[in-house]
Amino acid sequence: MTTAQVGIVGAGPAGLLLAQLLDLAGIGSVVIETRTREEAEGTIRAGVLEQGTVELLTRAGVGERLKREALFHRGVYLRFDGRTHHVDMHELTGGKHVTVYAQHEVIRDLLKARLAAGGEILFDVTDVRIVDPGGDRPALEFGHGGVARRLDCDFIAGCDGSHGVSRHSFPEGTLARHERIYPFAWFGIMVQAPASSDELIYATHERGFALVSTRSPTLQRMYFQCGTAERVEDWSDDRIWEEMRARLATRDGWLPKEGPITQKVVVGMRSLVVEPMRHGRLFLAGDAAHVVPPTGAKGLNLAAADVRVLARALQAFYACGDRALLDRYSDTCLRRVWMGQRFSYWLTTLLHRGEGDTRFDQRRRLAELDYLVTSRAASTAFAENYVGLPFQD
Ligand code: RFL
Ligand code: PHB
Repeated sequence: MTTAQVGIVGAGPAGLLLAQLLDLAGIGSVVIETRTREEAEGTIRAGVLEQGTVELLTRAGVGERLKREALFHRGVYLRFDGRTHHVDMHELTGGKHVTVYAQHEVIRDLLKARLAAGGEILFDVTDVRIVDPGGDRPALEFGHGGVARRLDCDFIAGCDGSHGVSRHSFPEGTLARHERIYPFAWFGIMVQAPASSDELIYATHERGFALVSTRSPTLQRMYFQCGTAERVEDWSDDRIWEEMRARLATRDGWLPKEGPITQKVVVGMRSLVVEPMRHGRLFLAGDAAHVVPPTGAKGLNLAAADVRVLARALQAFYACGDRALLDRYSDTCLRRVWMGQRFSYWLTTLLHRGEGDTRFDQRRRLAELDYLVTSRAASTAFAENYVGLPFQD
C-alpha cells in the first residue's frame, strides 16, 4: 500500500497541469493513466488556447516552447454569404491573442516537466476504482504491471475525461446531468500543405460549416460539418477537397491550399455538464465534468480553469487547514463552465446547418452574422469570450 496527498486519475491536460501546479505549491501527487505514454502524447485534439491558459501554463513553468513555437493570431475570420470578415480580437480585447498550439504539444511539455521534477505518473494502469470518495480517507485501486495496487489519498482529482470512471463513482442520486446531443458531427483532416490563411477561418455555407485551422507552416488542420453516421472510408481525398472548396468559396475565388491528407476522423458533438463537481474528497475537473462542442475552442481551456481553482483550494487547505475554497470549488468552476457552454452552444448553432433548417432559419443566421461583424458591441462580446473571459476569484 502507498499513499499520496492527491491521487489524480487521468494524464490529460487537466490531470497533468494539476500535478504541475500542486508540485509548485509543495503538494505531492500521483497520476494514474490507462493509456501508454505514447498514446497520451499522440492524441490529436485541441488547437486553440485562451490567453489565460497560456499565462497559466507559463506560470506553471511549461511556457517556454509554447512561446517559441505557438502561432499568435490577432483574431479570426468569419466567412458567410461568400464574403470574409476579420474580427480583430487583439484590438477588441485590449491586446489579447488567439494562440494556436496543439494539445499534444501541451501534453508533451507537461509530461516532460513532471518527469524531470521526479513526478510519479503510472501509465497503462487497468481496472481503476475509486474507493470511499465520501469518506475521510479515499483510495484508488488499480492494476499496474499485472499487480493489484492501492493508493490511499487525502483527496482524489477525477481528471479522466468524458469516458472515465470518476463521475460514475458518485453515489446514485447525487449528480445532476445536463446534456445536449447535436444532430451533426465534424469531419477532421490533417493536411500536408502550406497555410491557406494567416488566421483561422470559421465559414458557414448552405452545405454546412467549415473551419480552416493550422498546426505549423507545413501542417494544416481543417474540419467540415458532416452527418453523425458519416464513415471516413466513404470520403476520398478528392471528395473532401470538393466539399471544402464549395463551403469555403468566396465571391473573389478563394481556394484552400490542397495537399496530401494524413489523417481523417469523425468527431461527435455534444454539450454535457454534471453537477456538483465534488463529492466528499473527490473533485471532478475538465471533460470528466463537462464537455462542449469544439466550435468555441473551449474544452481544454475550461479544464485548465478548473485545475487552477482546485490547485489554489488545495494550497489553502494544506497551508492553514482552510476548507472554504474547497467548499466553493464546484460553484466557482460551474459559473465559468456554464459561460463556456453558453458560448459554445451559441457559436455552434450560429455556424452549423441545423436539422430541419428552413430558409427563414438560414436568413436569420445570416442576419445575426451580419450584426456580429458590423456592431462593435457584438464583435466585442464574441472576442472576449473567444480569447477567454477573465478568471473570477
Ligand atoms: P482528456 O484529454 O480526455 O484526458 C483524460 C485522460 O484520462 C485518461 N483516462 C483514465 N485514466 C485513468 N483511469 C481511468 N479510468 C481513465 N479513463 C480515462 C484518458 O486516457 C486521458 O488520457 O480530458 P481533460 O484532461 O479534461 O482535457 C480535456 C480536453 O482534452 C478537451 O476538452 C479538448 O480536447 C477539447 N477541444 C478543444 N479544447 C480547447 O480548449 N480548444 C480547442 O481548440 C479544442 N479543439 C477539442 C478540439 C476537442 C476535439 N475533439 C476530438 C473532441 C477539437 C476537437 C476535434
Ligand atoms: C483546431 O485547430 O483543432 C481547432 C481550432 C478551432 C476550433 C476547434 C479546433 O474551434
